[in-house]
Amino acid sequence: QAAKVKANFVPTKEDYIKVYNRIAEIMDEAENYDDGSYGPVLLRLGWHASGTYDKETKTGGSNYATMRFEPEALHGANAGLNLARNLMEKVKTEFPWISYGDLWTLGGVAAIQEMAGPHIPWRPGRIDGFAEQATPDGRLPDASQGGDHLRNIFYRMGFNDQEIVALSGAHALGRCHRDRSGYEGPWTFSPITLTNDYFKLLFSEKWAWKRWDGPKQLEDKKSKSLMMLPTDYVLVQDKSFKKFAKQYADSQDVFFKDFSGAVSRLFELGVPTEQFVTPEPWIMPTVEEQKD
Ligand code: CCH
Repeated sequence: QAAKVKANFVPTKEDYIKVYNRIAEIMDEAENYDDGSYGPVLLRLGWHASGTYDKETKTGGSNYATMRFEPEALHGANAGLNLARNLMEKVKTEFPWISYGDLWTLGGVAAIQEMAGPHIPWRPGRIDGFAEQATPDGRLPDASQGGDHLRNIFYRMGFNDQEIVALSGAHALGRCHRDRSGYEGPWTFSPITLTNDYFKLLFSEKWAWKRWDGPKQLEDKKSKSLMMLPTDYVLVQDKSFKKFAKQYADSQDVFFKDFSGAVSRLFELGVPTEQFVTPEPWIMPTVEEQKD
């Protein structure tokens, strides 16, 4: 009910916590979907909205939420994210004062935190932009490629090798869908709980190319129920990446700390500092923490 938004309404942290809680509720209304949570696909929306950033031209990123517009909405990398955008649309009608960029990144924060991950420092300030600000296709990583490609894509956003590996740990969550990316299956046995199992499994399991008519992906030889993308497997092939992957396999605390920092930065890509309503990001309490 847009008419109810007062022109001078200035939302407080409490207002954003209400949005967070509503997202957490909707995430759970997924009895018949995948593994029982919309959390993973919501995190993917926050990431794809942010990962288009180019530090040279200062274009892309989460600021303008340009994935609302075609052709960006139809880019191959964004296949299936219409589901996540539609879920967030419900929240937007209930809290019309929030910008799409803030909503989608807060969705990513809620997904990580409510799926047992670390706190992700976050603050509002993104503004809704226009179709002209949408980014060209090809800015998000292509799973069929190798280490050079990963570096090109993530260095362009301003990340280093350690952050590339930490961010990739998000693949502990969710799964690939044949009808979205062409790939199939989950990376871990607990796809709606964030752990460092993605890294542990990369080292502990024997991985072999899956024999099928789909795109090249790996499967674990033991259970044949888990998968790795070529870009995931690079993290234990490339020497520099492997060092960090090993650290994260050995310690979930170290992974959580670095993941939190990297995701917080990811979600702020492309947002001019002066747009943020607070100089220091907030820690949004989980639904559970709010009960204490
Ligand atoms: Fe990812 N990701 N991702 N990813 N991703 C896919 C699914 C998820 C790549 C490719 C794919 C990150 C990095 C990469 C998630 C979060 C992150 C899929 C399957 C592909 C393909 C899509 C489908 O079929 O539904 C590649 C390549 C990279 C390179 O680094 C980063 C970074 C993040 C977040 C920080 C999540 C979560 C999913 C699961 C989505 C779901 O619907 O379950």
